[in-house]
Amino acid sequence: MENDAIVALSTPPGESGIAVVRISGSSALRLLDAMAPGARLAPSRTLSPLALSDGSGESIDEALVAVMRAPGSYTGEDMVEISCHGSMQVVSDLIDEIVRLGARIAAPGEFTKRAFLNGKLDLAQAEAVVDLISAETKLQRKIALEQLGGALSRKVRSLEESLLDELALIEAAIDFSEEDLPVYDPRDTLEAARKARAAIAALLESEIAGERLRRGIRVTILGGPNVGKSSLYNALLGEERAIVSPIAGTTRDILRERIHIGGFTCRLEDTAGIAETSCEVEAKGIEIARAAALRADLVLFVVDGSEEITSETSDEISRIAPDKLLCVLNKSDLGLRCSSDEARARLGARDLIVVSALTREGLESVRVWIFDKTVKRAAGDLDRERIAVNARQAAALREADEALERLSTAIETGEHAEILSVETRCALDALGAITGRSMSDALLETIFTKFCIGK
Ligand SMILES: Nc1nc2c(ncn2[C@@H]2O[C@H](COP(=O)(O)OP(=O)(O)O)[C@@H](O)[C@H]2O)c(=O)[nH]1
Ligand SMILES: [Mg+2]
Repeated sequence: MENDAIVALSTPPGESGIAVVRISGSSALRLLDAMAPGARLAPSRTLSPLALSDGSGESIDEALVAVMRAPGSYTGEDMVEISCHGSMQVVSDLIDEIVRLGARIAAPGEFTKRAFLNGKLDLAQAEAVVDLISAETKLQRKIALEQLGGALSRKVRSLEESLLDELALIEAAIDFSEEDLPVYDPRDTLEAARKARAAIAALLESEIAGERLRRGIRVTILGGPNVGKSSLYNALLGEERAIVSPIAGTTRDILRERIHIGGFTCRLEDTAGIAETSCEVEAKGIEIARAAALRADLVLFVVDGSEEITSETSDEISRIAPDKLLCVLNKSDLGLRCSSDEARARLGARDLIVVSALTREGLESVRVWIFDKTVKRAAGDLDRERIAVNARQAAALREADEALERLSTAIETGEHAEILSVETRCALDALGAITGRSMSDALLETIFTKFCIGK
């Protein structure tokens, strides 16, 4: 039964001032009534202070309860939002009682899924809800909010409308092919397809920016032992996260933390120092470090600038793709053994920045390098377009584009209107998957399992 009542804690579990428990479904108000028999509820969307009790009459909590009646609620169904005291015991007693009365625990994203199924928002907007909840920076918040407001959906719908107009003309041409009415000129469809493809190309441009915005940039710090990798990591984080010590082999596992650069999330990784070793644990750490560098978007290779540069160091550097590599010549405060130009030549590095993790000299240049290298363009695109399609939406756009390409070829080679109709429908179906106009259960599953419970 799709309309059964679901319940979930919508605030994070743990101790807090207030916790919010939500119920949605046609029996939501009946469930509330059973916990507060005879209580008078304030009108929809206002708060009522209610004493809630369980079936035996024992009090659970004094709570503030908001009732939102269908269809004017988030899910489009009757909803009850209980702001109770934020203790895990209150919350679990409350949820237990609501379940005992007939509700079930909501699946991840089920409230939003119901909102979608009830036409309160489309799929692109539902995906923006996930983005908004996970937003860590202002830029992520801004773009998610824009898409929640329907910025992408509106563009997709206008594309759909123009293709639907063409489809109507094509179908009329099929139906009335024996008569001389109406006159259909496939060149108009060709022009519409060209325009649609240009609009799709513009949307697809935002895919890389969008992925970077959601997924973040992975930056691995690599280098020999004791060169100051952990010190650089801490300095970039602005906190003493990794243990720094003069003892080689201090860092063994990978440490991961997030920093924000220009509104993007940057996943910083500190690794074990690369060296010849007979220690099994250290060797494992080095293997993990090299693998991390392979996967990374960028590698900061740290070299101790106060020491002689060895051939082992330049050999190690040569294993890294040059376009994602920055050599960080550290410990400048101790005085450099050779000039940065010499170091660059010896290390075979295109980009090199002199820093001191100790005095923080040069750190800002490292941040700027990371930004320029990865997200500068993306940040510019996002600022202009305010739309960032995700991988799923991009795949649908590509599918639509391929159908439009086939449509164009079919028109140019004088194919029958039936073929034009098939390809136009193909393009429309692909576009429909973005907003959820055309969709499958599998598609819904993949989207809504990304949600947290309670949303
Ligand atoms: N003078 C100076 N010492 C540093 C600097 N960066 C790191 N160190 C020292 O070098 C040693 C090794 O540092 P650590 O960050 O643990 O190196 P890792 O093994 O590469 O992670 C420690 O004693 C640090 O205090 C720096 O910029 N200047
Ligand atoms: Mg270390």
